[in-house]
Amino acid sequence: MKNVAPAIFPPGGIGDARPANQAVLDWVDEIANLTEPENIFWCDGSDRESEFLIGESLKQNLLIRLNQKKVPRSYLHRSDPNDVARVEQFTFVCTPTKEEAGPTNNWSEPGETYTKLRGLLKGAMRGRTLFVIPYIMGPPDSPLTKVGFEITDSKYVVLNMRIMTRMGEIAVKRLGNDPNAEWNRGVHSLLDINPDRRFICHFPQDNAIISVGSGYGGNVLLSKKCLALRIGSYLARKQGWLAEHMLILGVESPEGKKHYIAAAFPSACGKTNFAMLIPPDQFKGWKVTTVGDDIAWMQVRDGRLYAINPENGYFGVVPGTSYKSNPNAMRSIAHDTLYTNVALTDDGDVWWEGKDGDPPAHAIDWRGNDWTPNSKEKAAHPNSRFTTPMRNNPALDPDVEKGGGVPISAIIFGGRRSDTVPLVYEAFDWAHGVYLGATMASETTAAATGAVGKVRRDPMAMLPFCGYNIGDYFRHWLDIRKRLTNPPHIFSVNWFRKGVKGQFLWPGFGENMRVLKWIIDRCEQTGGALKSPIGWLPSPHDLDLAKLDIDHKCVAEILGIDHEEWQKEISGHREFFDSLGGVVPAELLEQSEQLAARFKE
Ligand code: GTP
Ligand code: SPV
Ligand code: MN
Repeated sequence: MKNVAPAIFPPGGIGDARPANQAVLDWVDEIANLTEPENIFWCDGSDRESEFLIGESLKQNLLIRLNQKKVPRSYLHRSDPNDVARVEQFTFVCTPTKEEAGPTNNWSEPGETYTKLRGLLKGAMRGRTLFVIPYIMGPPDSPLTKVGFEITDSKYVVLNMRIMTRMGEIAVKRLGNDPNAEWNRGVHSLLDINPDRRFICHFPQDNAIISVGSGYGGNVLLSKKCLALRIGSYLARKQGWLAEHMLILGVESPEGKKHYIAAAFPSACGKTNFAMLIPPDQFKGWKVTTVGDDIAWMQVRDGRLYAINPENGYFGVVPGTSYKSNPNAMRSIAHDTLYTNVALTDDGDVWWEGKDGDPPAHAIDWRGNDWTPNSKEKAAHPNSRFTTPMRNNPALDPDVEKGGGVPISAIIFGGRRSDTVPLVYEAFDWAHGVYLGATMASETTAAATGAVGKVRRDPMAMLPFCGYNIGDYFRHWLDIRKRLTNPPHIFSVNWFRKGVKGQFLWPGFGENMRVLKWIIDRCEQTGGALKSPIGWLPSPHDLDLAKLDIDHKCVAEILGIDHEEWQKEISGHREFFDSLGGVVPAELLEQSEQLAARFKE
């Protein structure tokens, strides 16, 4: 096996990130012997390396260079049309026993699964290059930060990981020479992008991941859903912290008082948009800043919950992004961005449904076909994505690199519900808040393959991401309370409630500031609320709705509780808990009884 060290790289460039740690070297040898690549390429994450890989990718048509005047240093990638989203049905948690994976995960026996995957990986990289990516998740000086190594045969993965993680030397240094140090082993191979040979497998007890047969985002950027959430949640329980599918935002009042909020919404349900919110004119002097848009790692310190964003970039939903809905995202993706599965205009720009301005008269759609506004097909795939460094975000929070994290004042759970769930309400206490999270439901989206728009229970937005038994996960959430003297308040939100004509009742996006303001008022004990059977509910005058163009009837409707709908909802909670087969902690079953009883008071 020869190491790739093209002559274009002078000393100090490529190859510097080859670690001395014997455990890593042995593992790379083992995978190389199995996959038989032509070359091994140790990634250092440098600009020079990235330019080289982009050049190679352009030659191989893996990337298309965009109009560099319109979107400087940005490129378009089209994934295989059969490979455009996460595949939950082919995602496995391979704990030694089925019970450890629990009722919500696909489980397969680790020994057999390793054997099957090794069979698929045998000779899989013949004639190809094996890339080794060293990376860390978390700010360099955080006690929560984790080291990972990903082996991949995809340049697209390397280029994305360089944006999404802190990559190269920094990881090698952090790992050090201890052969027993904790680090994640991730192996990815494209194979032949065949959906029948596509498996995303996690071995939490070995801190290992093997992903084959896909080249798409959440299936292959192993730092993200695989390490930061599935393996992360498993480690978090063992080590006493929380790994959550949550955005983290800062909100500062005109007087300079600042709160941090973490919010869990399922995939494609508004995390990136909420994390980058720009307050409407009405809220002059208020500032919202982004710590993270997808994942929060939280630890208890001095009786409070502190959060870090383990990522270094955003892998965000493109369609619907515009200067009207999310100006900070538009500015973030105006340069140095990788686009996946959007449309290409005739002048080399990118386009998608919901972008500002008129659609182009002609474009090439995400599949590479001609497209016009009369086409039946969408120009951009509904789950098309941008990958952009978080430093592009004009609203990046100044404390994003703070190793200790930011103190969390409130936790929000939210789903996409066209009925039943009001715009916002507050839990009575922590255990009730955990119940809100545990019973939340949402309509499915294009972020995962399968039906779209189907309501399903998605506890804490972690259904596809909790790497162990969901009952133990609920227990862990309840137990965290014992170590908190200053627990965050917990809320439920729903931006997606619809009226009888099927229209959204709430304008959403920047106007969500009005809800955020009430949440902060509640944390500061100044916000008014009515006690309702489901929790503390704002009445219309508790929300600042000044200068908002909204019908009073809509406000009443969106804050309302329909008793018939809630009887169905409570049955839904019970059915869900029953379906988990006895793993749900007694406290949460009691919460369910108490909720039903409050409706009878
Ligand atoms: P993942 O990256 O998949 O985890 O998604 P996410 O939770 O970050 O969702 P994102 O912010 O990208 O939003 C997904 C979709 O929801 C986009 O099409 C948005 O336009 C839409 N959306 C976001 N916020 C709102 C809102 O407040 N109201 C309405 N009606 N739609 C919204
Ligand atoms: C999600 O689906 O929640 C995402 C996109 O954030 S992916 O990284 O593909 O999982
Ligand atoms: Mn996500």
